[in-house]
Amino acid sequence: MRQLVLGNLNYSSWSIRPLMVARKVALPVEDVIVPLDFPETSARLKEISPTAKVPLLIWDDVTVWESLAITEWIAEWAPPGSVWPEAPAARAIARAAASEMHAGFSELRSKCPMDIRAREATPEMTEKLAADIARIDALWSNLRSTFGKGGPFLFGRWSAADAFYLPVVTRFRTYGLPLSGAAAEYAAAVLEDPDFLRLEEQAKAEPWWIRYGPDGRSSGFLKPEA
Ligand SMILES: N[C@@H](CCC(=O)N[C@@H](CS)C(=O)NCC(=O)O)C(=O)O
Repeated sequence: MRQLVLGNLNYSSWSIRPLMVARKVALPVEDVIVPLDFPETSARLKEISPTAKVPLLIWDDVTVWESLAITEWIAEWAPPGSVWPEAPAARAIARAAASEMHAGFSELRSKCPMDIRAREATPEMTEKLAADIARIDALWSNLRSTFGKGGPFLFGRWSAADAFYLPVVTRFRTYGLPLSGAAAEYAAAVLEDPDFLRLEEQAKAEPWWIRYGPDGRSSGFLKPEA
């Protein structure tokens, strides 16, 4: 069995990262979506995942959890240079940038949950949110000017660093957050990538929706037909 188990693509930021990586290298794997925040979601995930979370890669007798570990697994499967940049220095920095995303930007993540198809009001610009935005803007601008000569992505050609920042790019659009010159150009290029456009179409077509209660907890629901 070779499956990439994912949450619904519109909301599951951790899922779409390794999904983009898998698609960029044409990994022969079946996408299986477990819609998030429905009453049965946790029980379904507990049956297959040691953390009861997605994404999860099931590849024959190996089950890999955590988006970054799945990305590394795909990088070992794929030809060198197709997931991470080929040059060692660029590769190290790309991994650092992806790890920084994996471990950080908590204010942006909590105040601006990923919702690809939505357009929301810009949240109150707290000091912490502004700091996350400033760091992302500086990081993207620096990577573009240092490594970006060969294409529109952070390291020129597409790499897993772009997959890790894809949900961040969509958050900037959904919540109308500010970006300066080179960072704004980078975000625009990501939103034009045909692989993202395909993913966006899939996200838009999903029948599952999520609403947040006053306590911040979320619940999934099926939107009635219009
Ligand atoms: N650190 C994990 C985070 C995974 C995670 O939080 N996934 C969320 C969806 S984006 C999840 O599975 N939630 C399941 C639940 O809350 O029931 C990773 O990088 O893969």
